[in-house]
Amino acid sequence: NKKAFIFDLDGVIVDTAKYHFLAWQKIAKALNINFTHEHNELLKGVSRVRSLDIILELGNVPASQEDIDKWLIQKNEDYLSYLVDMDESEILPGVFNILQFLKEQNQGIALGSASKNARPILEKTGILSYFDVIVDGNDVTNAKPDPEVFLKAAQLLQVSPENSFVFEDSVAGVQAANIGKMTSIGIGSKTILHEAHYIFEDFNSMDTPFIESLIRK
Ligand code: B16
Ligand code: MG
Repeated sequence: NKKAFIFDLDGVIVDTAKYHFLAWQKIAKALNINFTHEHNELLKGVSRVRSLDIILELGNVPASQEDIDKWLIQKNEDYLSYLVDMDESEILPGVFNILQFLKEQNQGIALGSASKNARPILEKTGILSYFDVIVDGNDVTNAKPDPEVFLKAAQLLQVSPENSFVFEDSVAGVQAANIGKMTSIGIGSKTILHEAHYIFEDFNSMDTPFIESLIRK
């Protein structure tokens, strides 16, 4: 019995939030907007366009479409410059092990991310080949908490939502999985991700019997 295991990217597989932060901070500084690490939490799992919206709202800065387009390009160019040196050392704890285990068990493995840069990140960190299916920001029109990204992934794996498990670090992502009638597994803080069906600090605190129980569910 094949199940679908769908992984978010940023915050679950790699910590790219720190690079998103640096790139957004440059834009914010240039616009005289105070942008802190706490503000950065609001951008997790959120699309690039919506992230800029949130930052401009924080600073009450009006902007023309032309400005917006320019800043989005600047932000992404700067973000990509941080990815140049990325390698497998950036894979978060326990991720390799679970991917390897799921592969051995012949389970469906998918990526479900809001990022438009997902493929190069998986390539650079050396884990692209583990994924049977990749659904990212280039493939969806509705952002999380809309379940589109996860539903597409399950569909491509030919597994029903009820037999799909989603690993997520963001509130919007957990909600998306729940709305899609999937099992949500929060990776991170119990207080922030309390809507998830299960919550673990990281993949190292998730043992093999737990994953086996999901496969047999
Ligand atoms: P990009 P995820 C999300 O990735 C990030 O959490 C979010 O902060 C970012 O704005 C979004 O990807 C878009 O990324 O600018 O690379 O297209 O958590 O859904 O994997
Ligand atoms: Mg995330």
